[in-house]
Amino acid sequence: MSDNEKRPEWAPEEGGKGFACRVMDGVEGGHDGISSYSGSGKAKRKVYRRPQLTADDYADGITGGNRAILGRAITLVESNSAAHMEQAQEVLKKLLPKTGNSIRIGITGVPGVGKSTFIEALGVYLIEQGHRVAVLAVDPSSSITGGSILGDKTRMEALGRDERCFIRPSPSGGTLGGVARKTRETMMVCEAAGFDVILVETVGVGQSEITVRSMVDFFLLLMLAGAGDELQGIKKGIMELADALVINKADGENKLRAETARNEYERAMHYLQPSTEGWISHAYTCSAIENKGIDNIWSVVEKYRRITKASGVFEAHRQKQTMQWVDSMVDEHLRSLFTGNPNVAKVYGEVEEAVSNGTLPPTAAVNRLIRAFDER
Ligand SMILES: Nc1nc2c(ncn2[C@@H]2O[C@H](COP(=O)(O)OP(=O)(O)O)[C@@H](O)[C@H]2O)c(=O)[nH]1
Ligand SMILES: [Mg+2]
Repeated sequence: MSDNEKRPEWAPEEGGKGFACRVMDGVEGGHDGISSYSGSGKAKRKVYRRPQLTADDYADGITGGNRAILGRAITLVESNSAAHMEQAQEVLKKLLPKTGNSIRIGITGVPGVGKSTFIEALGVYLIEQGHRVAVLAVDPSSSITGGSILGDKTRMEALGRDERCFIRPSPSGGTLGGVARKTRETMMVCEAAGFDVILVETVGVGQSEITVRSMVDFFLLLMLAGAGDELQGIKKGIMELADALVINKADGENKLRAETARNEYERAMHYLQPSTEGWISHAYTCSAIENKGIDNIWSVVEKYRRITKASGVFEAHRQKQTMQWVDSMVDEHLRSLFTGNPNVAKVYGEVEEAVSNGTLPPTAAVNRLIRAFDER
């Protein structure tokens, strides 16, 4: 398969290999504006190139409700090529005044707990209430197939076809930091396009919860009744991040157990640090598959928004998140300068050996590496 076949059709010849186009697999439903691109790489058809868009074209298209341009803008944001990153920043700068008018909700829980089903139920409910909903995912483990969010296509399909909804799978590959940056910027693009509820699904394993917590206003932890806490991989730390804890699958024979679990968690939560200042997190039950309790959970989110907006916590929280994001990008940038520095590379092996041998203390090792980094 040639590189060309893997590139978006609008990619310029000189664009290099940096295009994040592998994510397009599985989203050929036409809602992302790249409908003609199969992504399988098997087709030998001629690549049709769309005319390039200027930053103004992007900004106008997005705010004007053009879904094809919205999809292309997100592909631009997800690109790793320097030229595209630069244009993406130009577009985001233009969009900035139109961003932020949404409630951002993170949804986590172990695989199988029902995150996608819950998002679909909530998404449909919100659309019926007159909202416009964007569904995004953060899944750094997702590879060429495009991640977990569209794992069950038939279920998400109804939602994905609706004009009032926009679904985007996780940008694939790369570091969690890279995936998070792309998702945050995609969130901004979606807000500028008029989506007022952003739902972000996380895989519920590893560090991704903490990352998603740092980009949303409200964090919801889905759980199951009956499964032990260890089994669910839920640490106290994750419970402390949650603004609501929801026991899903409260249906059929499981209903009573779900209610018992809710009471237990409700008690346990008394001993936890509150996730958000001025808000006490509670436990709830729902059945995503039977659409039960979804409206109640939305009313909790609304109440949260009301209280935190009135107290100023909502805005303060966002500002803090944005500056933390800036700082973490600075950290990443400095780190890559460090690891890419040839003087550091020259001494790194030696230093590593000396540290493992126990002949060089760690602090002295750091000094040596930093000295090498500072050399001109
Ligand atoms: N009984 C029941 N099953 C559910 C419910 N929500 C999800 N499921 C099922 O649980 C499985 C995993 O759901 P999914 O949404 O893919 O979970 P995810 O991995 O957390 O995104 C699927 O077979 C769903 O049909 C629910 O409320 N009740
Ligand atoms: Mg899922």
